[in-house]
Amino acid sequence: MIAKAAQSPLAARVMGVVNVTPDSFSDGGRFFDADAALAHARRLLAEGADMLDVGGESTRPGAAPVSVEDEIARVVPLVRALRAETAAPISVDTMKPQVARAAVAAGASLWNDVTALRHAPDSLAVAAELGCEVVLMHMQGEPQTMQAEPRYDDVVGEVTAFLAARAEAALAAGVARERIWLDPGIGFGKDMLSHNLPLIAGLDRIVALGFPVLLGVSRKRFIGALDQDAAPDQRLGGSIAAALAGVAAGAAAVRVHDVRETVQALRVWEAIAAARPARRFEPG
Ligand code: HH2
Repeated sequence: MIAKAAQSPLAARVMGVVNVTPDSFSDGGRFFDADAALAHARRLLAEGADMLDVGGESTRPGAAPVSVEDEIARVVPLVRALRAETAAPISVDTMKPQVARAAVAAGASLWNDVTALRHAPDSLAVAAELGCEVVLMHMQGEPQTMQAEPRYDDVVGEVTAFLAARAEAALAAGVARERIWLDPGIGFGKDMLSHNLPLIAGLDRIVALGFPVLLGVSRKRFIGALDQDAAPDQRLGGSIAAALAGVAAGAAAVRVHDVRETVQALRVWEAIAAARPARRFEPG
């Protein structure tokens, strides 16, 4: 009998996306219903997600704004239901401190904020008070308009400097160093190819800041731009290629819609890396 390879934990963690929204670019409306969202979250966990990211407001340009009350009504019951049945970390994808507070009270342990705690004047203080982990993501501009002519002189340098400054601001507000994650914000105020690709290729510069880095490339538009305008649900191959490139550059976690396929790709990629012979020393 051929022994089954041990399912060792992966070096990079996989965050599964659960959008409880009617209008997300990637899976718009499919899991808006509470039961469908819970079933989807369970499936992602069964497929090997290490953690889940629950979002109740789409960040795509043109998405309808959601009130605090509606966003809480979308995410909190799901967070509570998941907390009751899994030990996996649950993240809440929100820019609103009131929503983060309600989600943490319901069992979330990570606040994923695409504004890097800049949306509300009390965001930094609330993050420190909640004591949860935080993802500080780079975005140029506002979600509604961010894709109208984004500009950088040195995209990797500017995003790295921004993230370093936001990490400093979080530390100064009282967020513990070990609770801070950074994210370059692929697709958020970035030209599809001239900004997103150098950021993935140069991710090691952000990793060098010394915080774990989360990378979200799954189904994003730059993949369609490289492949005949492929629709979001036709971007799996590109999503996996970009996730592996990010992990190779040091990403600690990838935020993905297609968990099973990403876990499989990472498993194979890591197993091959582990089998690589150590390089021979060649005196120059
Ligand atoms: N991307 C999206 C949403 N949240 N958070 C982080 N930290 N990094 C990302 O790259 C990121 C994010 C966009 O993806 P999705 O949730 O599928 O779409 P929408 O915002 O339309 O719901």
